[in-house]
Amino acid sequence: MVDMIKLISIVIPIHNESGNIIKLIQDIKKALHPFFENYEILVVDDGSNDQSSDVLANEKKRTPELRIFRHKSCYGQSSAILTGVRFARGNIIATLDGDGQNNPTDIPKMVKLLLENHSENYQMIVGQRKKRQDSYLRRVSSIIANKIRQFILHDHISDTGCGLKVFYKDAFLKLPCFDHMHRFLPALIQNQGGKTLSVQVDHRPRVCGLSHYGTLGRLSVGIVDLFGVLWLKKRSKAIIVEEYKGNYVK
Ligand SMILES: Nc1nc2c(ncn2[C@@H]2O[C@H](COP(=O)(O)OP(=O)(O)O)[C@@H](O)[C@H]2O)c(=O)[nH]1
Ligand SMILES: [Mg+2]
Repeated sequence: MVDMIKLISIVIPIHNESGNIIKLIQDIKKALHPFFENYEILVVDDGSNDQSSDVLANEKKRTPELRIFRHKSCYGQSSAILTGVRFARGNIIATLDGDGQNNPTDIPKMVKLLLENHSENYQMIVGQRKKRQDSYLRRVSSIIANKIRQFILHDHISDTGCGLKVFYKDAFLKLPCFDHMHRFLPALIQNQGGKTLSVQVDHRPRVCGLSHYGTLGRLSVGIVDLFGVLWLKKRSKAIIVEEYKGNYVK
């Protein structure tokens, strides 16, 4: 596996995660070191107003693999992921949440799965949180939202909200971009003809700070987006082109 990958890029969108991000970077280094010779960690600070910038600048001194990007203002989680993917130098990207809830030890097996299924046009491996370490209300609302989304979009993915995903950079950059698109990535990949695979992953409790999203806010934005993505699905065509290599008959 290691021979086939020149560089893997880890993309982490953060907003006010000064209490979590350093431990996560250390966890990533420990988890990736035995498997990948070359990796980079791109942290996109989306206009945080806590100490995130300072702790990251300090961390850079002992972690040369770290690349730090900062948005001038808070543009949202999807924009931060997009910035990270655009600046990534590797063609294989792994994203995870900056609060440490995703466990980076899941990344190597997801990369392996993506590569093994490359010839079948699998473009994204999606984490499915095995034992969610969130409140009861969050878990129940997430189950309902996932069921409604699957019913409408038929994306066959039971947990699109998991921040842990592994995919090809070029496949991601072909997707339509919009705020909150990160919750619909499997359906968007499928719209362009790519396949997605779900794999169970670990989930850990948030150690510092609080979730950025309220249940009602997430639901109301999600419903509007759901119909937007349905429209995109109806208007998308997976175009397969073959170049004719034989002789033209005159
Ligand atoms: N860049 C950016 N990241 C965000 C924003 N809101 C949340 N995040 C990050 O997205 C990840 C998931 O957010 P979190 O609040 O833990 O959501 P939850 O786990 O779904 O409750 C964390 O890394 C957050 O720092 C935002 O507005 N911008
Ligand atoms: Mg979280």
